[in-house]
Amino acid sequence: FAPQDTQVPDSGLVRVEDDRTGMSEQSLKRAIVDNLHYGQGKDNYFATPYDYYMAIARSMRDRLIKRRIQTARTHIQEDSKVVYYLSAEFLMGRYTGNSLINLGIYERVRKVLRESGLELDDLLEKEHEPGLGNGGLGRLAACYLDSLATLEIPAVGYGIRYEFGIFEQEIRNGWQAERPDKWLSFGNAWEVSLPEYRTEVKFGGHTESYTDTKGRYQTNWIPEHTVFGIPYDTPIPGYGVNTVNILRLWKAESSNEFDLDAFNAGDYLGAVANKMFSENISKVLYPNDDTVQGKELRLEQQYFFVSCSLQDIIRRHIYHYNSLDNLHEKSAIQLNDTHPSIGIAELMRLLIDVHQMDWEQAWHITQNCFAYTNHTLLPEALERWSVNLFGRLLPRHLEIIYEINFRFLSEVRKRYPGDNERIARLSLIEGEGADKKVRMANLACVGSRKINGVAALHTKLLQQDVLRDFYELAPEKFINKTNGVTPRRWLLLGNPRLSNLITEKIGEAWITNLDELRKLEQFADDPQFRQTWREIKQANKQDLAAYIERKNHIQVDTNSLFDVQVKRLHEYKRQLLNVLHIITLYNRIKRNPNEDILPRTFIFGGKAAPGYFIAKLIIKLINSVAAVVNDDPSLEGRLKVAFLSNYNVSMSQQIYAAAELSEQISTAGKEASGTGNMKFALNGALTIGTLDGANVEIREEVGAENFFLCGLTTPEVYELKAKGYNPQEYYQSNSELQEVIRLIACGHFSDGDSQLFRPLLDSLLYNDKYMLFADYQSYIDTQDRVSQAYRQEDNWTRMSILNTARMGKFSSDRAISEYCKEIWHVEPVPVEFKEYSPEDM
Ligand code: B1H
Repeated sequence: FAPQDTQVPDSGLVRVEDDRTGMSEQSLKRAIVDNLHYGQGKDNYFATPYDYYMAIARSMRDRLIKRRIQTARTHIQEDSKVVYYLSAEFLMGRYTGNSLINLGIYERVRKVLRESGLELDDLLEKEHEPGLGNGGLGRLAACYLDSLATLEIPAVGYGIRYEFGIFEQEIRNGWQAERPDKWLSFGNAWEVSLPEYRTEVKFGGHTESYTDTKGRYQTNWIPEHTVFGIPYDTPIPGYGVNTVNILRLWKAESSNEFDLDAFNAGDYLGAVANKMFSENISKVLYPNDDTVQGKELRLEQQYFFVSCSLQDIIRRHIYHYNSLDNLHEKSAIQLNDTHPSIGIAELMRLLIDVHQMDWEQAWHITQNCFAYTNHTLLPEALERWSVNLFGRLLPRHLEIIYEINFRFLSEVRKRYPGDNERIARLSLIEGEGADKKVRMANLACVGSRKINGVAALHTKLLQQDVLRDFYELAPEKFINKTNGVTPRRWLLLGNPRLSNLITEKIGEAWITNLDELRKLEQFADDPQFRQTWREIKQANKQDLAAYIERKNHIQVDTNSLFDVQVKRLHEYKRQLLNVLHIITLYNRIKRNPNEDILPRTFIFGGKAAPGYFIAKLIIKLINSVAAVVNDDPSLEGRLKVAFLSNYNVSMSQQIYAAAELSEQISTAGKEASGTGNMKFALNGALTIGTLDGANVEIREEVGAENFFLCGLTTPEVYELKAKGYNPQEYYQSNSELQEVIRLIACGHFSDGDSQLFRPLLDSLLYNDKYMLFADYQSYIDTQDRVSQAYRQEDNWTRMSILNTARMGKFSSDRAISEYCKEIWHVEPVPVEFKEYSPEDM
């Protein structure tokens, strides 16, 4: 076994050989040189590593575009039903490595480059990661696009081409600081703009009614201004197939017509102001995860991309079928949370006002096109727009929503006569008078044929709690779709050492059928296999240790347990509970320097929303504890803490490969699913976790004996809350906990400043909304069990192998197959590859 051997197997997908877009070493080399020359204007003397990266990316894009065209033609020829995945976020990570993998030519390209003294993996790191998402929700959309293409499902991802993605995080003096993410400043080799498909979107103004020539009552929306959306397409290749779908993102540009009017009226500055308004719309991603900010620009963004996308769907449908009557038979539109749910009113408007359909037919089509995925139980994440703001920006949509509501509530009244409280809860409109709100989740439920949660527990809680009234009204609409992650990025690309071992032992079928990993179970007791398994984890840990040394200047012991919590910073995810454990261990060593404590490296990563003060203070605490712990000679290096700044998709790939313990410790009932939990276990980390989200199902799959369970269950959390939770009861009776809190309080980690962390301590001592104190002892006890287990190296390795072997269920291929069968009713459409010939011109 050689640690530097990180080869990825070729998938054997070689279907074309020509000089422009072929896959032979010869044509690859030729393409890269040509793109360097004609794309970057450089030769090997002037070219920088970035130029080489661009040349490789463009060479891959050329190969994908050929297949894209063939895919599009096949979908039209076969009258295929198409899935449209509408999402405000797509957290794609770097494209180029993934494209090489999916085309099956990673190793070949590496070899070709090596012959010229270039290292592929170094060049791939030059790609600026497109961070067009916050966290799990955006990354899920990206995994689903990969699986849709791999399963040969006709699909388009629709979203926003943000000029600035998720901010870049820096740590200054222990605090998070944000910098803009200028991901486009050196150009994007992967996108193709299609200005000929630009789409106009209206905003503001008022509505007028009139009677058309056939005597029908019609409404006209006279906007205050209009904006253009320009589509930018990125190819999405499936693994080992010819299908290449697209991700179509919209960029906002000012509409010239309007500017010209202003110019003609002599209002130069007014025209420029309008241009600025327009182009602001796709400027920046809102950096909140699991909370909403009811800002006007955010609603503008949502309406902008949804309107562009629906007009695009309708344009293509009419072009193909010359009618909209069968729109719902040929399109399945998925709403990724409520962020695109304005689409329900927009499709009604387009069908009724623009295409003169009657209400009943339009409503039938709309309800049968849409399905809605809910991603959260947190009340602060439920989108509600003030009716005032809504009516100002989208006057026609407010009328349509009132009409939908009127018709819906009359049905409800028939079913529950006199049950006014229920009617008020189901209404699309909340409250009275000046602060009335439009409830987007209610709109999404009423306008969709299916509603799904993202893990079994989450779906159950939706039915019992957040969406209970809708469940009682239409139980047949509700369905669970447990999340999944793509094994191509999260194992094959991210952990080449482990992938190679697996393929060597069980063949490569696991790459598209993750259940095949079960075949690893037979090696769980094989000493030789265990040894290799350990060596691979060790090699990955060394790589990560080198990264930590380079970035954080912290030396970590690669024989220590790598205990990792990487995810967005949020109180409910309880990074603070992890910190309480670290300080507990610190105190134990201080109390008894000879105590036999398992050496651990605590690794954290994650961004806090810029306006989320408490989350930012938790980052400061982690870094403050790190500063004290890492430098204390009396610990003899047994505890190290590293906060890795600017956690993103690329960094996460390396972290999952090196992790041994995965921290999934949210308060039960708060994390809808989690997807990091799946990526860790797939890479052989063991989980310490609560019975929350998909943890429940992970534990079921890997077996309770291979999972470290801690904390209250959801019913226990509810019960405790109901009877009146008092953190003091837990605090007063727990001396180890008291010691931890007092150490923070006395300023031990803040140079004697006893005020700095007061807001954290006060919230724990007097409120503790997320019940850290209630779970503290259980968490500590479980961590002690983890330490004992880690010392039994052979058994730990066995558990690690079994975790990987039993992750089949959490492939996004499984999730997407279920969506296809049970929600979208779409079938695979295989794409043949056809050679171009000069006669095709
Ligand atoms: C999830 C969000 C989210 N749930 C609002 N909700 C946002 C809400 O910008 N906003 O306004 C952005 C994101 N994100 C996550 O979705 C859940 O917390 C995870 O548990 C889940 O795994 C993930 C994917 O389903």
